[in-house]
Amino acid sequence: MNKRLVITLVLVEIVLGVILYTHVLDQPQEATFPIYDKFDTGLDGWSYWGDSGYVLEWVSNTAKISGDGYSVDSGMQKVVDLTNWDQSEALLLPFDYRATSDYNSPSGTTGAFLWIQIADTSLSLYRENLVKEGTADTGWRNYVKNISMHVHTNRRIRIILYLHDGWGPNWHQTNAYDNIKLSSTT
Ligand SMILES: [Ca+2]
Ligand SMILES: [Ca+2]
Repeated sequence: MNKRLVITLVLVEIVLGVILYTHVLDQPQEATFPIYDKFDTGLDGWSYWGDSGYVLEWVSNTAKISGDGYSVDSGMQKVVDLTNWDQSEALLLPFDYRATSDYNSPSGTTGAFLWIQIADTSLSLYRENLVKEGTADTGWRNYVKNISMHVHTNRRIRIILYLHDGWGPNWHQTNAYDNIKLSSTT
């Protein structure tokens, strides 16, 4: 083989390697049941979900969503493989959450939502509005729910925690989450 051909082949291999590696990094990480995410060292495999305008950041050992948009749903997601879950037992989802904004509006400036989907199809299994009343800062609150009857026999679910920004102005809406557990015991 001549030298030029060898160099070309090596370069092609490097480019393909970089493309493949970047693609692998793009894949959302999948967690295995049970999970307990305390965000002590980072985002614990949670990734950004939803419309653009917001960012997901690791702040003060919590996961925080902040930014600005108009008519957007933005938050964070994690896919969990439930093969290890015994369906005769509970599927408990406890977590701590806090929502803030600059505008104390009863129509949901400060807000937070939970959404459970089938991971492969994004079909909805359960959705809940966690903050309904008008307040500028909910403070840290605790949530817990047994989602077993909503998940049924599905084996891969996506947990989404997000906010809705339906405002043209920037009211500095944020969500923060911590101590997210998916387990048969609290
Ligand atoms: Ca924490
Ligand atoms: Ca806005």
